[in-house]
Formats: sequence, C-alpha cells, structure tokens
Amino acid sequence: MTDYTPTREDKFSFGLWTVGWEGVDVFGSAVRAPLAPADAVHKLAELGAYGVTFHDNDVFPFDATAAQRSDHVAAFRKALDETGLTVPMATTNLFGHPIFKDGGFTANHRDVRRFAIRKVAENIDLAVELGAKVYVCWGGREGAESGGAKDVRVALDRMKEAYDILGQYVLDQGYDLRFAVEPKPNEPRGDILLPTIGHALAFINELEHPEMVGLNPEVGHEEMAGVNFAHGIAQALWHGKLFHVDLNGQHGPRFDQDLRFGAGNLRGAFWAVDTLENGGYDGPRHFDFKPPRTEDMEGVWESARGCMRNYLILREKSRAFRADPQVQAALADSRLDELARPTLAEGETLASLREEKWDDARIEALAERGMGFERLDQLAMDHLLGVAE
Ligand SMILES: [Mn+2]
Repeated sequence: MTDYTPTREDKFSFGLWTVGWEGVDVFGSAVRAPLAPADAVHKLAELGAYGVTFHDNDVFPFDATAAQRSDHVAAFRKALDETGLTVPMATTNLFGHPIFKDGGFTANHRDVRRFAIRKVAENIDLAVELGAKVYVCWGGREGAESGGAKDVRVALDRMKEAYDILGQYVLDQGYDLRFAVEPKPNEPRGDILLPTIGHALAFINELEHPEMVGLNPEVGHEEMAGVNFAHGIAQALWHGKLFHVDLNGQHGPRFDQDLRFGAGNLRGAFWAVDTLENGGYDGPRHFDFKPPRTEDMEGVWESARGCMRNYLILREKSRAFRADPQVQAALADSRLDELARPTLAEGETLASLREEKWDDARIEALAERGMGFERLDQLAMDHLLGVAE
C-alpha cells in the first residue's frame, strides 16, 4: 500500500484550462477569479505533476499584441524554469472566438480556414520552443447543427488539407512533433466531425503523412458516444496511434461533464488504467477535467489532487489484480491464453483447417462450456472495492 503521493515519474500533466477554468457555463457566469498560468504551474508542480499543457489563448489573449504575447510567454516560461515542469503537449484554441462559430479547419468560409491554419502554425512554433512533442487538435467547432449546413465529404477534404499543410510545415521546420486528433461526438456543435476514435483512425489513413498523426482520446468524449473507452484506447494502441490521452470522468451519454478522473464511471476508469499500464503506453497521463463550479480554489486543487490520487489507487488495484493467483487461474479458465494463440498453427492453411474432423459431440462440448467471465469480473470487482482475499 502506498500513500498515493504522485511523483514526476508518474508523468501526470494538466491543461492550464482545467484548474484555470473560471466556471463559465451555458447557464452561468464565472464563479472563480482568473488564475495566472505561472501560478497554475507553481501549484501543479507542488502537487506532484510533471507537466502542463496549454492552448495558445490560455497563455495570452486572442487579441494580444506581439509585445503582450511575448510578456505572457516569458512569465509562463519563467514559471516552467523555476519549477522544472515540462510542456509535453500543446494545442490551439479554434473554438472560443466568434470567428470560429462554424469551425476552423472546416469552416465554410475560406478566409476563416486560412486564419485558423495560420493560428495553429504560429502556436506550433511556440509549442516546439517550449519542448512539446505532441500537438493536439480538438475540432470542437468542426461540425453542424443541421443536415444541409455542412457537406461532410467536402469538409473532410478541407480537414485533410489542413493536416497535410501543417504536417508538411512540421517536416520542413525539422520539428520533433506529432499530431493527435481528439475525437468528440457533440458539444459545442450538434454533431462534430471525427466523432469517435474509430472515425479518427480511418481519417488518419487518408493523410499525406499518416505516421505523424495519432490520437488523443478522452474518457468522457468516448463515453458520451456510449462506447467503451478502454476498448477504444486498446485499439488505438494496437494501431500504434495512442500518442496522448485525456483522462477525466463522465456519467454516460449526456452533456460533457469533465469530472475529475475516477468520478463517474469508476469501473470504466479501472479498465482504462489497466489498459494504459499493461498496453505499452508510455506517454503523459494527462487530465482534462473541469473542477465543478461549486468549488473555490481550495476545491479546485482538491479536485486536481483527486485526479492523480485516483489514478494511483487504480494503478495499484490493477497491479494487484494482475498479480493475484486466483485472477491468473480465472484468466486461464476464461481462455485468455488461447485468445493469444494464432488460430492457424505455424505452416497451416485454410485447407488443413478444413481437413480437421468435427463431430456433434465435439461441437456440443464446446457449446456447453461456460466461459467463466462472471468469476473473472467479480475478482476485478473485489480488487476494485478492496475486498480481494
Ligand atoms: Mn480534451
């Protein structure tokens, strides 16, 4: 049993916009004062995070002059230097300003698209300067509320064009930077393009440089679509495309709750941690959550602490689950070892498979055999609830 105190080796990172969220929502105004990026950096470092991430306009306002921008960046950089916090990822705000009301990369208005691509390129320069290795693209405004408003096939041409232009820019500059698409099904748009992990994976294959583009799946976004987050990131890992991950909490298909990690679907969170820890993911454990607007700053930091604490608790539970001899026996009884064996033996062909003799007794025996999944799942539940023997 550990005391669940995070260390930098745990690779926890937070977006400036998470702890800095003032609580403005669809129905209400700000409940908390603005938080200076430098103050967020210092506090996150104190809490045990190793990294901080940002949208361009988390660091400087949309309408900042060049001199103002440079002052804001200097203050942010000073805090990074003072704390040793890294910037593993950065992203662009292509959703806040009214110019992006119909999207950035896929806005029907061509001038808006040109402005959006330029804004991303400028922030890529800053991201690389600050050491980022992943550049996230969340297209929250890339979508529509009505059928005729967006020609989806043509919009995807424009989306591809944007990624191709920006990918070529990164190559030309010699930057060590990869892109990560963040899927979301809806909100703020009625329907967003690239709504799930699967849609995004298929899109990436159509790009000029698919090797430069992967995914930044978010727990809540996939669960809003009613799909299994752990399965989604497992498939992303299988494709070699899990470049980054956004951890938070969600209660099923409803508005985007952005709860602290571990709140909401706790069993889903357990399997997400189990998949990250055992699936070969080595990147940041990044929290993209919103401390509820009921909280003062004390509550904000409690919420941030809770994200890391819950991850560490679940990591410990996952390790204990995998190490438990009863679980190992149950996994074997559930034939997980057989799933790992290729269906054809070495050198075998479909013809030799078809030569195998089958009779009714053998078919019936296989049909009758239970899979033991309930036993296996209850063992997971016992570990999760802290009553495993
Ligand atoms: Mn996110």
